[in-house]
Amino acid sequence: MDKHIKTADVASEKIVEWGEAHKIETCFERAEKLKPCPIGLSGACCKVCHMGPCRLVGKNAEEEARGVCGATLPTVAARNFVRMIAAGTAAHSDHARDMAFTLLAAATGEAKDFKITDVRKLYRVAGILDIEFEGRPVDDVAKDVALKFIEDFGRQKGEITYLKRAPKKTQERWKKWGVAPRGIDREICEAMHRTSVGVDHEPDHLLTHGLRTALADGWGGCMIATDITDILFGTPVPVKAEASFGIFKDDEVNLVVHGHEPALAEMIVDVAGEPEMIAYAQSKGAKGINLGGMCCTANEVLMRHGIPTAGGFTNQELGIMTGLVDVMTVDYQCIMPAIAELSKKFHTKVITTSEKAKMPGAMHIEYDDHRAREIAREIIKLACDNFPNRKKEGSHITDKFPVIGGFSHEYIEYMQGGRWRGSFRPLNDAIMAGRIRGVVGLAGCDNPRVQSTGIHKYLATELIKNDVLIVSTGCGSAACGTAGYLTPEMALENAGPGLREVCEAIGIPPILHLGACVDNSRILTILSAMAEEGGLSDEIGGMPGVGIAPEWMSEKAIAIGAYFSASGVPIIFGGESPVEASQEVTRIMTEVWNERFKGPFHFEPDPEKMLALALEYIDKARAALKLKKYEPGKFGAERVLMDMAARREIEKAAKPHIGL
Ligand code: NFS
Repeated sequence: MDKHIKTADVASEKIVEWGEAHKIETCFERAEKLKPCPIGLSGACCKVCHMGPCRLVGKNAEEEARGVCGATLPTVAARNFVRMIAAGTAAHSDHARDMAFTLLAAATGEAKDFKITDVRKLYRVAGILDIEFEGRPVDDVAKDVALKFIEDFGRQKGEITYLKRAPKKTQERWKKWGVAPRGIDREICEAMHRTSVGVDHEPDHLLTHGLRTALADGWGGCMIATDITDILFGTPVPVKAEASFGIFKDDEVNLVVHGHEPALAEMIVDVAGEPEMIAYAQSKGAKGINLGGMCCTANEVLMRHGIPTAGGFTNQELGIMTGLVDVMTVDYQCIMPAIAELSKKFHTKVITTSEKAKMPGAMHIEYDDHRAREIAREIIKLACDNFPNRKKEGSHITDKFPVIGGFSHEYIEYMQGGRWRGSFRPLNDAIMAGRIRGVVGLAGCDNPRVQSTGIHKYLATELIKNDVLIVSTGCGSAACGTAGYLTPEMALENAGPGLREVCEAIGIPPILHLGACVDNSRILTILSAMAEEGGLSDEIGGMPGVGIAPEWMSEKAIAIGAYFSASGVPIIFGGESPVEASQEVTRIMTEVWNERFKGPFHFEPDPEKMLALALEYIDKARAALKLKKYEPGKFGAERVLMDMAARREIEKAAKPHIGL
């Protein structure tokens, strides 16, 4: 990878260069100018009180350095890390809370513009939550489901409800190590308490609470957000879409939905097709209304409606710099405040829509569940009104790539046997036989500190070449999509022979786009279903699977990594380690978490080493499960040390799967 090239995406690089020539600064130049503070970067800066900030550096810092209060480097690094988990969990979970209240308002008729789209999913969720659904009005069931979810946020004792969706053995580990979360808000609150000055100082004890909080994110906030979004707007099935800046149209109103909360974006999708709205656009000289997405709101509407995406995190400024965006709505999370100022150099109107998030320089139209359709129409009209203000300046129409998205857990099950016989058996069999070497979750942000999207692309191509099936989410999916990797052809051209055979037989791409970042919860349910299916590991830990966030930047990514670790998945993050300063904290996260949960958490900046480490974990897991050693090009081999009788025993012991 050429370090001088700022992004590995050709279209993005073109716009960055145009920006440089026109003295328009982006995150790429700012990342070059503003080097990270090495003390904060490695976790050695403590600023939890006003005696500091204390910088714990110097020779033998681990043994000798103390803050004014006496806090050691391991305490400080662990505290900083736990605070990142708490912030990430708060972000996902507050989004989930908003969705729960939207579901409640839809069920009670207060949010009259929303209805339950996927009744089947509602019933399945009600079943898991022990809510009676047969013979009851749909809205009554939805109300009970919403209220039950809302309880999970404020629960003071007991456990969050969805923990029971994990394999029994995984649950037992959580009990044994005391990490089963109580209420989501309670764990976040306690994380902030414990990490404030003078409370919890023992690194392992602190980090254990970090995992407890993270589990409240994965099996709470993220899973609740995914399920409610499916209930309200439909469980995704494969859908064709497009990606990159070429999705913008010269002769139509371009409206971009950016952020994470899907409710308003869904309403905009709904309203944009109204003849009245189209006529309004035409009255302003446009041929129609063209919707596009950015970041995770893009993933939400791509998965359910095939709305095209302009890309991930680092593409948001560049989208405006195309000069083709008439309105960009932003709700919350991963919104660069820079876009408000930048938009003034073009004709674009940036509109903040959440009551929680405003930006100096942006317009604010506050979203309200009770007036969703009206607000969506207002925003679309504004975009139409702005269309005639478009200048030629900055206009970049680039290529676009086809994308197949929409791989929900339910669809992956369905595609392996149909509606009545759907299961994870074929996938487990393919892994056992060695056609598929293992599974990698490729997720997380793209980042201007590295050659943006480049590490995603490198790992995606190398992993599938090595017969590793990839499930992707968030900006990982956007990076793959804007490179043209999310198509079945990718398997034909680039996948190893075993993986290619499986992809061809089922008709899927080798990289399955599972949705937004909160939809990493779909990976948890897939892994649980694979464990229940039998033949591989009987818990999430020990599966030939790894999670990688090669270009992470958000605290949300840290929360996700930590909940996968605690659930039993080895995790590899790119970039410098935020706990680098403490060997003790690094040891706990890699060695101790591996012993307790089978989920070590690594930071590894070198992409080649990331790949090697991921394959090493997969091969070790295969060996421990006594599956045949993976050999490139040789698939379909029998397993060693385990005959058919032994395999039948495992299958008999496997419980009927409890997922959806
Ligand atoms: Ni995830 Fe989605 Fe992207 Fe990273 Fe931000 S948009 S929630 S945090 S940058 S993947």
